[in-house]
This record gives sequence, C-alpha cells and structure tokens, in this order.
Amino acid sequence: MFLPKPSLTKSGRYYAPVEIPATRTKARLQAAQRVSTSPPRAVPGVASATTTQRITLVIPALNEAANLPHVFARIPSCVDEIVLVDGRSIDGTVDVARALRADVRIVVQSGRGKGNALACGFAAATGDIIVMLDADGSTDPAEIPHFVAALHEGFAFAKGSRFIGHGSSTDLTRVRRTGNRVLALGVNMLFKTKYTDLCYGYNAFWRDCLPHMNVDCDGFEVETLINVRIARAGLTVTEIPSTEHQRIHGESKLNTMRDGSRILRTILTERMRRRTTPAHPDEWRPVFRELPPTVTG
Ligand SMILES: Nc1nc2c(ncn2[C@@H]2O[C@H](COP(=O)(O)OP(=O)(O)O)[C@@H](O)[C@H]2O)c(=O)[nH]1
Ligand SMILES: [Mg+2]
Repeated sequence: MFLPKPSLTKSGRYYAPVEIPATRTKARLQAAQRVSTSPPRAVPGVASATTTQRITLVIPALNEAANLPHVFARIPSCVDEIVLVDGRSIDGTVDVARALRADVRIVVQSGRGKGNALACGFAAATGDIIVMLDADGSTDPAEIPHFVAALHEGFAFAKGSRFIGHGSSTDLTRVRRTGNRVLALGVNMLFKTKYTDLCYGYNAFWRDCLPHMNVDCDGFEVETLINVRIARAGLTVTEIPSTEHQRIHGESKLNTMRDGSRILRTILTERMRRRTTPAHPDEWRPVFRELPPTVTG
C-alpha cells in the first residue's frame, strides 16, 4: 500500500493523501481523491486510527421495508454493527430488517423525524467509527470503505458530497438541487467552510465527534446542523465523492418548502449561537428504546 505525502496545490487547496492499493483503477483513484480545506491533524479528543476500530452503521428508516433488501445486500463486511432506527413504521420494516440480518439492532426513536432518529441511533451505536446513510436505496453502502479510509488517514469527519469529483445524484429534483446549492453558499459564507454539498445523508465520523455534533433537532435539517457544528468545532473535514441514486420504492418524506425553511432557520440560529458543545459529555445523548433481539434456534 502506497500512501503519498499531503501536498498543497497551486490554488492553495489541500489534497488529502490517498491510499493507493496496487490494483486500484484510474476511475477508482479519482473516486478516492478528496479535497479538504486543511490538512489532517490530530484533533484533541478524536481517537487515533488503527485498523482494528469497530464500525457501526446507523440507518434511519420510516416505512422502507421494500428497500431494505437492496440496502442490506450491499453492506460491506467491514461493518461490525448495524443499528436500524425505526420511526414506528407500519409496513413491516422491522421484520424485514430482522429477516435480512439476525444481528441487526432495532432502535425505536424517542420522538419524530430523521434528526431525532439519527440522534437515537448515534446514542445506541457502540462503534469507534459511525457511518450514517439512508434506507431507501439512494445511498450505496458499498462506498463505506472510501469514507472509513479517510478517517484512518486522520480526518475527524468524512462528509459525502454529490458535487465533487465523480459524485452525482439522480435523486435530486431541480428545485432541491438549487436550494441545496444556495444554502451551501450561505453556510460557506457564514461559517468559512468550503462545502460543495450541504443536505446529504451519507457521512462517517469518529464517535468522539458526537458531543460536538450534539444532534438536538428533529427533522431534515439534521445534516445541516451536523455540518455546521463540526465546522465550528474546528474538526478536520474531508469530502468524499458519492453517487446518489433514486430511491427504489416509495416516496421521499421531505417537503421542499417546509424543510427548506427549517434548514434556513437552522443556519441562522446556529450563526447566532455561542456554545456548541454540551457541558456534560453525555448531554447530547437522547433516551432511546431498543427492541430485544429475536430469539433464534
Ligand atoms: N426513523 C425515521 N427515519 C426517517 C424519518 N424520516 C425520514 N427517515 C428516513 O431518512 C432517510 C431519508 O428520507 P427520505 O424520505 O428519502 O428523504 P430524502 O432522501 O431527503 O428525499 C430514509 O431512510 C427515511 O426512511 C423519520 O421520521 N424517522
Ligand atoms: Mg431519500
């Protein structure tokens, strides 16, 4: 395995080192290339990387029974723990998840919305590395190794982006794409970030980031809240090119106007806030309920 030294480009932007296994093709190399605004460095409180760290995958799911077979089939073997956070689905989501993976942990969220679901999933996760992605087939679990590799290179947070490198989306409508771009511009101006994507649900991070993220929102503003708080905490962030597909079955629960204005409100509120990290290390942790595992044999 060859690990090139970090280097600065002519434009002054930092290209993170990329692990290059001998078998990697040109396309995969481009896929692994990441641009960051700062070099990876040791972050106080963020675990140092070894290859033995455990990985938890957190999947929020609300009536996604028909999509789970596709999603679970693509989860790579490097994932040690799967936490599915159910939003009290009525389509058999929990039964399907259990039929697919006997070892899946089922968490019932304490409140409502994707933000609350992720907060509960993060609270339940036991891994050193936490990966979050969607249950509708739009985010591909096969990309997880790219995210994890970035964390092992020294970044605190690996943030999926549909608009960098070979990243793309066939799921976004034109209105949502424009809204995402405008909101990302606003965040970049207000928080001095260089994000190419703001509202994407595919990320990975060391568990030490959790108190900094302090996820305390309910809805689809959750990704924005996380992205803003990790930037304000000074954590090292790198963007990973990611391909978003159309959800396979069912419809998006996101309402462009309602959730767009929630995201805007979140950005403005975060800009006004002073304290971002909870005083107590467990203050961010919501109460959640976990269903007992199914008895087998
Ligand atoms: N547990 C839970 N999951 C949710 C909730 N709302 C959305 N999700 C999940 O969050 C992911 C993204 O939701 P989706 O409707 O596809 O939104 P979009 O991708 O932004 O269009 C999917 O896996 C949903 O099942 C919720 O209230 N509770
Ligand atoms: Mg979706």
